[in-house]
Amino acid sequence: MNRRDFVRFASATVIAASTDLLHPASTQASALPEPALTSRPPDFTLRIAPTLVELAPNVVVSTIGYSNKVPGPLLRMRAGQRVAIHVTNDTDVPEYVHWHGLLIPSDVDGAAEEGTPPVPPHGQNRYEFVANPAGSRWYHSHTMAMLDLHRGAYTGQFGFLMIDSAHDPGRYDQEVFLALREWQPYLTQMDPDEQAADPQSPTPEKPAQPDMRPSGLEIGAPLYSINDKMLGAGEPLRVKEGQRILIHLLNASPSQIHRIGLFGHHFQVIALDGNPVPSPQPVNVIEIAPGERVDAIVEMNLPGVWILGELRDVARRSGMGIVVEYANQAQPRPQWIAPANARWDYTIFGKPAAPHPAPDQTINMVFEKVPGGPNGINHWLVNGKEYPHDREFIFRQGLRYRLVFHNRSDDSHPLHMHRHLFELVEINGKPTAGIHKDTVVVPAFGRATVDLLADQPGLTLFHCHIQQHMDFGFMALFRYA
Ligand SMILES: [Cu+2]
Repeated sequence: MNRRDFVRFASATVIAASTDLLHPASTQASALPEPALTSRPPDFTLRIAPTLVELAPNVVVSTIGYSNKVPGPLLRMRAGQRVAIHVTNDTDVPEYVHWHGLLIPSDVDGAAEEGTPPVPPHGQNRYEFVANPAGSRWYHSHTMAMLDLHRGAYTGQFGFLMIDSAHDPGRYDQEVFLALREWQPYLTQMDPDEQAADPQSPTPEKPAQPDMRPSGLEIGAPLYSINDKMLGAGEPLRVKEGQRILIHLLNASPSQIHRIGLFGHHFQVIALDGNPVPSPQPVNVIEIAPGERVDAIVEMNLPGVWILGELRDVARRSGMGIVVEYANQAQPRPQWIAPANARWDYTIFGKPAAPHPAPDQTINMVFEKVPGGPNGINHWLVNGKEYPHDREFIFRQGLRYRLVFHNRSDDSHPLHMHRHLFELVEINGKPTAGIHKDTVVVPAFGRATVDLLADQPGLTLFHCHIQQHMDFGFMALFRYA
């Protein structure tokens, strides 16, 4: 089966034959003056504009999307390819498109804090960069939302960006793209993301005196989907016994960590955040936080009609799932049977405890919650301060840094570093090596240590990938000396 064939299996809104994606310059709105940056025609165009998403029959939400698709069009390119992406903004607010997981300069990375120019309201911008590294990347809005739950990551502005390399990820028969999302966010004190704390989990950063102040409002949502469809509303994922399915899983949620399972099947995890792992392993359940990607191969060896879905009943029943249908199955109702759950542990995919070269410098970062501030919203401190930090975090080009993340709060946080990859050193004291990521979850009251080579001069944003946390202080800017 060739690529054009297997992409048909995924949701039509995510996957388009590559000819759909490559809009020649002649198809662009001719009324718009070409920006002066370069005269080369763009490889891709995106139009930011209001759009409707039919999650299910009679459940249509209004949001802002890219080119009338949610997720936006699949942008597929070769490693090392110079690409130009022309973005028009048909909304009333400035926008930024962030190319998540790419090693590109600050002025095109898509973050105001790094100095990237905006895509102005009713204007346009052109992002041009060399696509690296190979793997599953993505793109999304990087505006602040603050109290406006119709901006930034709360909108439909997200899409898959694949950078292909010459290295084959292994034999597979179908490739599918699955983005996890919630819709119609609201503020609540009932944290819907709460997973039962694992009593076995170490909490090295737990304060001796617990903070008894009541926590503030977090983000809840009544509707869930995979790509643009609620469970049962879209086309099933049609498979045949014996096939190997390559799943590119993305958590495009503004707020929630998700766990996904498919009864009787294993996910052979081959890459985290798009980067191949040293020790691919089969797992029953994938846990994935906002901003993260997991690539996994599933062998289809249990004929039936199944639900691939969120483990939490409330999320799955509210839409987060997709039907997996084997060929020639008479059984009408898809089955959900909860897979045996095991704690998600990045370190099983690494090299066991290979020694890391000593860093040139260690930077400690302590994260704390200020519960229930103005409007009942939690605020977040990095080393005792909300963003911004005046020249506190400095990289020198060519040096190796060890970042130690101390999470002194009762939430897990997916921490994202722009424009760099880091290597996991340890999670809650468990050592590992060879796992390269751009986003790492630091468990509640936990600690994570990563190593990073400062080889990408320019302003570099670091933040929690939960939009509300980022907006209310959980952000820091690294500068090169
Ligand atoms: Cu956070």
